Amino acid sequence: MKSLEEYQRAVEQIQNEYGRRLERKNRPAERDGLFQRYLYPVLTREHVPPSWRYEFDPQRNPFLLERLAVNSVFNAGAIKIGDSFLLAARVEGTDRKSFFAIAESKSGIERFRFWDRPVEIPELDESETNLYDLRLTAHEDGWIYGLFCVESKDPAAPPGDTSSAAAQAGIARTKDLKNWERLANLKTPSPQQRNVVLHPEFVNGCYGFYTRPQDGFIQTGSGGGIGWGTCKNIEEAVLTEEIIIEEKRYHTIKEVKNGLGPAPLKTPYGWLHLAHGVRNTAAGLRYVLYVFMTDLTCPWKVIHRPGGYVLAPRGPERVGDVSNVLFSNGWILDEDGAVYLYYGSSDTRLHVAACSLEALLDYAINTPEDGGRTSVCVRQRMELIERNEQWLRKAGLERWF
Ligand code: M1P
Repeated sequence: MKSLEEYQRAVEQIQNEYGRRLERKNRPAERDGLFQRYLYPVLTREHVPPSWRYEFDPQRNPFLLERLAVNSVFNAGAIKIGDSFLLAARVEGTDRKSFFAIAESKSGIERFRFWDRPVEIPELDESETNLYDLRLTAHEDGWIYGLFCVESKDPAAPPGDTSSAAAQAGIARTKDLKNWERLANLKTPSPQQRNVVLHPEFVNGCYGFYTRPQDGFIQTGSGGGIGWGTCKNIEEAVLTEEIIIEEKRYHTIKEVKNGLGPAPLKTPYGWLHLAHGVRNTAAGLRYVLYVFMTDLTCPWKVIHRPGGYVLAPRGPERVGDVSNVLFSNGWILDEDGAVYLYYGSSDTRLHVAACSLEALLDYAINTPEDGGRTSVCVRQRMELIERNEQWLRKAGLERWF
């Protein structure tokens, strides 16, 4: 048993370690593609305030244990308000329940600090077991919407089956990210939904939703890909029709399933979308991030579909609770044209990667589509090599080929 003095010193040590974690400066990692990664994750379980985990009272907690420990912090919605970069992170307790908490930084790449208390989303009923993966949309109607997955025990599960679950899309709105008004869950023709995102503008006077219909909790089955539907009333949102706009496809990075990430960014050349694609491997599912673009007035029409992924798990990102996963539901386009992409790795921690909108658009518009089969892909590469030979010869740099 510690003396009161020892106890207070141990508390102080916990507070100092936490303070050091918050103050840590981030550094660019070695660059190996379009995005600039950073050395340290922007949020981890060590960023969660000690008061949310320990009980600081020697009478009630003589061994100074974490009474409500945290397992992981990942998949965050993102928004910039004034000069603050704000993340609505998924915080998962060791009891497996996730909740949302807002973390703030002035730079977007380091020193994220959680607000004093986590977010309380009003509950619709007690069947709602787990809420996660919040997408933030600053809508032109003046509200900030949060769309998230609501997971419940599958009501159709046979007796004894204590793991089958059902997913629905929850909707809440706020003006300040502190007080949230819960609206009815989205209703669609599909039995389950995950990865639902609200489009930021009205489309023909309606709210537009990107969906991800699925037959089961894990398998999308006949779901087919990323869907689209509209409705007039967001307070009781019902999509009577849902069309697939971005299909999953055999032998691609999205052959098993895909899903939209954050709300799309509006650019002069169309809506820029970030999504995740999932493929099967002998080592299990592999989640990577990819982009595509849709038409400005008809956001359900895909106009650019660069082949392959833009970001895939690398190094330590590859290992965690659900290994080989990158997942993103938040990005921020800053006034200076920088895009900050926040991504969870292996369902464990949250990172940032940055690039300019200009370069990202060039990537989205000019990267060739997936050729679909080896012979077409080889032809694409031959054409690239031939163009390069011509250019290098003209520039007098033949030695490089
Ligand atoms: O575990 C990987 C991801 O799995 C789900 O995404 P999807 O529905 O596309 O398979 C989500 O639970 C997500 O949070 C998680 O990162």
